[in-house]
Amino acid sequence: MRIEANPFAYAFELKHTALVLIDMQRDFIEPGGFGETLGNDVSLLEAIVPATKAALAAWRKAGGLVVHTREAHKADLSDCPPAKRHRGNPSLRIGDEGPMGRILVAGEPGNQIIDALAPVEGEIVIDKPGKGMFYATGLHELLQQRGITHLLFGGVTTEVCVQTSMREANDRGYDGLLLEDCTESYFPAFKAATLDMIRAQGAIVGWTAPSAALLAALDNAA
Ligand code: C5J
Repeated sequence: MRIEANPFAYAFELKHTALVLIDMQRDFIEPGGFGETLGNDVSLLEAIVPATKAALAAWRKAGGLVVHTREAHKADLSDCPPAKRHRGNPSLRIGDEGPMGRILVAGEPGNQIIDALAPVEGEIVIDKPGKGMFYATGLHELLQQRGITHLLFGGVTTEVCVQTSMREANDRGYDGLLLEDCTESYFPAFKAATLDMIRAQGAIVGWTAPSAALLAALDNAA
């Protein structure tokens, strides 16, 4: 299969490719969650849900592997470095009681993936203590066992967990493509810069494409 992408076409085989949705969790996306307590306009992030839902539905219909991640720490915070918890001067820190339960703690209501994109049986769900999806998760081994060489990315936020995960993937030998309308940042300029950085210098980190290009590739193959 082939996606019309930037800076040039992206070729992949369905059986060797996974769709990865990064941190589409309630606390980052829903009004009244942690993201909003930090002063962010979460409506920017909510706006990508319809396109992401459509891409996920098409990918599931084609039979592709799906990976969901959550930025999540253990309840005892043993996997949260003090530097991460104490950085800055937020009104709420990781592990504190927030509007949707303890902030970035696994199992709490705010840590769940939003209903519109909820994982289904057979999909991989990774709780990651870092920004990148490979740090302390075992995901690389899981993907290798399944013969995955190509990764399609969506999720939030573009310049933090999505970009970190794509760069980690690039260093591990995966060909990655970011779905442009399935990712968002609280800072639109950061999203634009990230898309440019990824595809610069002949796809130095990977490719980008609108989700319509993925849907067209799947339609053509069907
Ligand atoms: C952040 C993320 N922004 N998922 N997390 O802290 O990008």
